[in-house]
Amino acid sequence: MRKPIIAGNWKMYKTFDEATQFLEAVRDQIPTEDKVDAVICAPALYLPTLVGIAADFDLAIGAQNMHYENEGAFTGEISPAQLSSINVDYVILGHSERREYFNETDETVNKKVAAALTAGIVPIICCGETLEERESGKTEQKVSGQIKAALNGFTAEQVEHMVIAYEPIWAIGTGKTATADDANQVCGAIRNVVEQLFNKDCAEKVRIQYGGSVKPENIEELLSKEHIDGALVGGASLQVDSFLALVNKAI
Ligand code: G2H
Repeated sequence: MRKPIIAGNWKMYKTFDEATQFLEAVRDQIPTEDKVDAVICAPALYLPTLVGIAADFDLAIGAQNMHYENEGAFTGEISPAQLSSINVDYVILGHSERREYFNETDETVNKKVAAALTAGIVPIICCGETLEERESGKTEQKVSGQIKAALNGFTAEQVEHMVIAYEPIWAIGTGKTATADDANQVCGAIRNVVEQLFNKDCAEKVRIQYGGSVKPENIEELLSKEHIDGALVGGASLQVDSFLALVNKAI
């Protein structure tokens, strides 16, 4: 019932030429969006060009972060209104790297989710536990707290269109993937939180991705699980062949 969504998170990789060549290379091979939503979240300075290239095929373009104010004296920041003005479709919010290195908090994530909705941009809201939290049995407590904070103040009708990405921090870029069953269990717990906060219909509609060392070899098992509706993919989204394999295996 939920359409799969595969989002590449390019992080701080690729030159301008590499980025545009990637889009030209996938142009004729991306499946239509009635089967799967394919997204590339690129470095901000390439976004206008990539939105232009992707305008005539079914690849959506996303940002990796934004400020929550639409304008102001915030040197170096990019606003929701600015992203909206160049037709960016998605924005990753609260990625663990932003939380760890750039002081992103549950409070700023919540403000950014609100700003994304106002700007008409779909938020991909990230959550996940550290290895220490997992080993001390606090995974669901941590993730539930992050999701409750991020979704505070919204309606079921708003939340059902959002995307949530569960990314265990210990699995990011390490080659270690959570087992599909473990990932499904946490994604199911997130869906329960959404049901408690809003309602069953909303919980059944909201899409939950898994992220953390997803690659063509493990995506099918992950997506076969009840509560995993897609993937947020770093390393394996950087090569044309593996990104296309991920998108095609999601159908
Ligand atoms: C997690 C993920 C992308 P990778 O950060 O969001 O990266 O797939 O390289 O683990």
